[in-house]
Amino acid sequence: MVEKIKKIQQDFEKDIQAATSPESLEEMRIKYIGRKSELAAISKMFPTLSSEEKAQAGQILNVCKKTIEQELDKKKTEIQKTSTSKDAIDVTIDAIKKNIGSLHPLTKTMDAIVEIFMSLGYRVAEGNEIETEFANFEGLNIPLDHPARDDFDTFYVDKDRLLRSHTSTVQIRVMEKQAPPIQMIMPGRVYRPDAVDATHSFMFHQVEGLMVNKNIRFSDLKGTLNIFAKQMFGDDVKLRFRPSFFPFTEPSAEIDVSCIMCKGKGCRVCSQTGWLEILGAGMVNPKVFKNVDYDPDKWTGFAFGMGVERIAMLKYGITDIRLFFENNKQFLSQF
Ligand code: 2U9
Repeated sequence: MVEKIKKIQQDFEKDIQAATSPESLEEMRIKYIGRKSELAAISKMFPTLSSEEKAQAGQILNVCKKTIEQELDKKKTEIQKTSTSKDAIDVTIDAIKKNIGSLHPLTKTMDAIVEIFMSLGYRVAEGNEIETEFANFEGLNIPLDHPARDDFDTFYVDKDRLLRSHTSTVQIRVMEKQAPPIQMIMPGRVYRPDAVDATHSFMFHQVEGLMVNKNIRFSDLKGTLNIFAKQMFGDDVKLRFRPSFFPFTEPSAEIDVSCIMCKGKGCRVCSQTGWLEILGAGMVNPKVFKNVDYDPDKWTGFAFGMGVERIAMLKYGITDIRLFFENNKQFLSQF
């Protein structure tokens, strides 16, 4: 019997060398120490043995079983470490880091602008990027022969349709549909046939605003934009209104904020002027009100517009507008 057990162990030692998969190890476990194994059959014969034989064979049997169990376990660990089978899992490998994205700096800037105006009671309106000549030009008092038409020139989709060159088209659409009072902002993408350089792009983003009611005055515009600038750039900024011209507003102004880099002392960013231009604005031209059937004797209003790229460049110190559109992960991951 002892010889038999030793033979089983020898066979096992040979077999286990050849085992290469968890499946073949399981087969071996069944074959050598399973319920129907030779060792199990030997155990069953024990009651027929003398007590001397029992003691001798019993010890060898136990050692043999234990050795087989241990070697199966050892081999199993080895196989798991080196296995290339598809269900092998290496629990020691680093977890795969998920690439969690972040909002685009333009989206963040646009959201921040919209948030400020919403806190002042403005609603958001959006429109189409493909528009009519009336909504983009004539409605806004920019007739075909007007010299300012060039400033708002755009791409044509066909004879009658174009890509909007400002989101003012949305104001026209809102006013055509809805009577005053109006208090709305219009964020969105616009297009202009500008040559691309560090500060120009053929596509960019605007947020425009419109307030129409009875007795709206220029001082309302000043107060509103003051609150906006302080919330956007900090409580210590000052605003400067310079007279300007837009066909859709009268009077019109371009608005500067005291330089957020040097606090107005003069630096490279503000070209030593102490001021940064951030907005255009004015009182809605009565001709625009007539174009949408509002009575200019009854209603007055102000409007403003800003380029989101410009605001984002100032806020984050970005010097090239092209960075916003190149999908450069190294740039984008900073925000
Ligand atoms: C209506 C009436 C008036 C919107 C206005 C500006 C002045 C302006 C520029 C800022 C930088 C465009 O992105 S930019 O190049 N915008 O200066 N926009 S007033 O005035 C309106 C709009 C709609 C019906």
